[in-house]
Amino acid sequence: MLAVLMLTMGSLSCATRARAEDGYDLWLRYRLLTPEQVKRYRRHASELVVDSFTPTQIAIRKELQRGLSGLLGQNLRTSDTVTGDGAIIVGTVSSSFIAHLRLDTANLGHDGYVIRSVVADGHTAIAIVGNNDTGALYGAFHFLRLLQTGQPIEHLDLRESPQIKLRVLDHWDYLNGKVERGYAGASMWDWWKLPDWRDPRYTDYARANASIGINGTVLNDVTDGATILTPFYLEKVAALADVFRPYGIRVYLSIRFSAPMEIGGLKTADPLDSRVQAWWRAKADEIYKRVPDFGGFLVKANSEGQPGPKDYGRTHADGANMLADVLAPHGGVVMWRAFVYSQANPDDRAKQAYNEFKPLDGHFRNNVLLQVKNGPIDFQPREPFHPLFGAMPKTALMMEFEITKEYLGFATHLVYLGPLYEEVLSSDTMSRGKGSTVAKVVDGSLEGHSLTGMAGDANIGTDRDWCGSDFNQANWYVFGRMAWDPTQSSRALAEDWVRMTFTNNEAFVKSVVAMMMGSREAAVDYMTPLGLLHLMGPGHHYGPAPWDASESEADWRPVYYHRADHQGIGFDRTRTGSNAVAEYAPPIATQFNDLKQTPDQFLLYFHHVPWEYRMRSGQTLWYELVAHYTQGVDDVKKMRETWRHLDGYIDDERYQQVATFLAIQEKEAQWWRDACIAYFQSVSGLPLPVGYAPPLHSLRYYESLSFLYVPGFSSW
Ligand code: BDP
Repeated sequence: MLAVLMLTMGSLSCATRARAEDGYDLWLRYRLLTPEQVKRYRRHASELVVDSFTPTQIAIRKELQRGLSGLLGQNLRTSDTVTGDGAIIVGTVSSSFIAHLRLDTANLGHDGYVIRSVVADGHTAIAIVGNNDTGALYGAFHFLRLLQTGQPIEHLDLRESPQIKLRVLDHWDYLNGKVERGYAGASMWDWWKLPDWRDPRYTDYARANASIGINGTVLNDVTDGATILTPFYLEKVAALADVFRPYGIRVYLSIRFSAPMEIGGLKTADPLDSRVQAWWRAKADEIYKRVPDFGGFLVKANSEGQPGPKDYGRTHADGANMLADVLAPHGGVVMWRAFVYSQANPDDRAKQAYNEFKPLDGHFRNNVLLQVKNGPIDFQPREPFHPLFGAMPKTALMMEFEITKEYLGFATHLVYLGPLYEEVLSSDTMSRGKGSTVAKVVDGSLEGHSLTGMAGDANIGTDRDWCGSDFNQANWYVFGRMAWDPTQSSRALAEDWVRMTFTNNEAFVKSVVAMMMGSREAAVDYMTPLGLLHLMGPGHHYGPAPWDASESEADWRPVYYHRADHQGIGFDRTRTGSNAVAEYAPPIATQFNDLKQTPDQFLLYFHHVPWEYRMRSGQTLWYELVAHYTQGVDDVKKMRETWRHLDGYIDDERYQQVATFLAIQEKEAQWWRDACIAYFQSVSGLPLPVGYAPPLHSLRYYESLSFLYVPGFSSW
């Protein structure tokens, strides 16, 4: 039966094979829908009624024209009154035309919108109405999404407003064109041709971001230096801001704390020095003259060698507040990173950010956001949530996720990050009793903050498909949608994305969503199961190197993290160990402190456990470790198998690339499993559990592998 089905599919596919695609269009493909859908939708989309000509309204019109003509195969006429049934009316609540419709637009908040089936001048119509222009733009994209995903549009009554105010992409792009931890080519910002040449790609970037609600972009890397603040570059920054403005996107810059010395000729960057303050004030004024809606500064200070206020005996709050004060008159914010640790500090790295920032709660200006990574270490395949979430009630805490897969297989591995984001956001901090989720900390509802934010370290570059692979686009997509509403289900978002990016074919959607949903766990299993982390190759983070102790700093070495010895493995963070558990609210601390109550997925993060320890499954830890590594590889094999059955559903170009990347992933998953098992076995001295294949090569072989010019590593 299956064979017959496959045969039919095969011949079908030859006849109807979709036209070649290169991924450039992302999820905004707007390909012609099925004849039934076209028939059903056309009745509701015969004309576009608009009454205003702001740049955003023009962008909305263009997008709807483009989307609807692509999806429905017909151009829409535009008019300023409803002339018959099937009008789409778009605008803001301030337009008298829309006021006339008497829609309930109360409490929509900033950037919110309604999409509603209405009767206008005696004709059926769909009204897409925002509180402001950007809200209307978001509504237009939502409306297009309904069609792209095959939803009914007969009786619409939708209402949306973002739960988080600043939804920002952080680009780790250098002015020299490189992208730190970038696996999708070079930096998109063509500084040398700016400000005159405004690559159309910038507009497409803005469209893609607006379609998922992203409203901010930090153009440069957190360690980029001070040059971007010179007039030569600020002119270019202003040009980009002009392109993004109609799409509701504000530009932000990463700044170097020592800029007053580097480009300002001062002898100090002490935040309490009045000349330093004056320099920053003048710089802020200069920026706002060029970019009136400039968003603000992102700062990495006193971390991994970056300068900061501590160089002058000042606190992080002193530094952040000085910048906040110069931005405040213009409405700008400071996003101050909490990714702070120091090699000079012998304490467990997992505790350092908390120790540094917790005492500063209540000391930051109200236009400062503290940007906290999702976990206490560093964007690992899995970490518990960062203990600062829930621990600083008087401070606006902003989430930082990594979208680029620095620790998750770079461009090629298929790892959908939605489940990772969802796992963190739905974690309960218990800081105000049960239900105090990280999402509620970040959306401000737990402590009543109105300044809220979520940042994602972008995975975008000059590659034709933007992200280095088709499936990496899903990670940009899910980040934006979750920043809009952090309680959304990653599964539902994966489904939307698959429908828009590939096809609405139910069989395809079902298989691919299932594959995506399992992909992150597969990566955890073949890389760092049971709470292990940071076992990647030194510096570049490519491939396994659990044996590595070559890094200059102790807490950059895998051996620091896993602490495997003849007796056992894991980092003891209990009360008798580093006591990192104490940074969590008491009920969580008690749970993580207790070996028996700690979930398997965080076991070796919190405990040093004997190899022969009996796990919940009844098997030993050693057995479970080998089983997880093996499971990870088996899962990737299953993903390949799933994909093999999907040949013919989509265009050959994208199909083939995914197939090849999955083959790379299987090869590298096997390498991860074998290298880790070989190493841990050399430490435990235990035989492989019965039924598990030995590593393909010797430990010495894996240890001998070294790599030059690995992408994304800025030190080359
Ligand atoms: C680490 C990256 C490093 C970044 C750092 C950061 O390896 O390249 O600069 O995070 O976030 O994960 O500052």
